[in-house]
Amino acid sequence: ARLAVSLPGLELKNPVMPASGCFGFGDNSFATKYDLNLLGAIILKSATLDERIGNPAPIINVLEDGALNSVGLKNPGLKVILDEKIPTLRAKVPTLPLIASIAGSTKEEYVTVAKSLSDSGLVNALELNISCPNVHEGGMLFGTNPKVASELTRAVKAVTNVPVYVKLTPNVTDIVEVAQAVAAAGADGLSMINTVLGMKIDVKTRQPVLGNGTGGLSGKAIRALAVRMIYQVSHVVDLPIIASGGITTPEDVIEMYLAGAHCVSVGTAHFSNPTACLDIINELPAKMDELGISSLQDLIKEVRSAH
Ligand code: RRO
Repeated sequence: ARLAVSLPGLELKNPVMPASGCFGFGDNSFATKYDLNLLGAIILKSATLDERIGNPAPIINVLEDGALNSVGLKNPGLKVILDEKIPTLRAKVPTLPLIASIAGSTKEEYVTVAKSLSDSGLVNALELNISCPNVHEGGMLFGTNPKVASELTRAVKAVTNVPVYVKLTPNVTDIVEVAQAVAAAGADGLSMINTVLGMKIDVKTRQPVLGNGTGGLSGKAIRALAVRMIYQVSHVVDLPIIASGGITTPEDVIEMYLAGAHCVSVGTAHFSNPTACLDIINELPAKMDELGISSLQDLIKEVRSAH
């Protein structure tokens, strides 16, 4: 009970879930390593209306302190996701909260994908991804302009019956302004942060290491940025936050709670430890004891009321 937290649409037995993209639809090499039912929840790879083949290879480069990806929203498209991917996963995890991530290149595409996933009854919440840094149309362009972010959130909220968590991009000068705009448009929660637009160049070939040139920087390298943004947003926006950005240890989880988070998602840590989520879940109670924390739900209340 001490690890349990409750958020709109999500009753979590523990606060740790794989970040979007990281476990595919519960069917990739990270996901098949253990019993998914032990997780707090799963956030699925972002879905678009039509299949997308993604960006040219290579699409991943693992760094000393993080990773760069330019996956490019590769996914099999709404129909396959709704008819095959989610039902197959749902059969394996009958009671686990599932959060479907949605993306698109137009407002109409987002609305169509959001409505279908909400109507399916197969997922507990949506993550509205307005922060993919790796596509030329749409992606984080929806998340860098507060007015555009707000209109999209309002349109998606109008056609859905499950809570909507808006995934914010750190590639802005004022993330508080975007968070306030989507809160005013009816967002039920926030998910933050997506990856930071970055790049690596091989000094021998003199070429970028990723096929797309640029990519999204994730992992330990961006944790301090995530902590700062979550701290600033949680002080002025009264919405639950799914924290992400370099979380690797139980101590990192507690730090996110102290910044204002309600639960956490873990991505890049899986490259060095394929069972990262499970190890964090198993080790979290001892770290809580050490720090004198008896319940995460109480910690949320304490931190948020002090804000
Ligand atoms: O697929 C991707 O390239 C991708 C997405 Br949709 C995203 O939201 N964040 C990211 O780092 N990569």
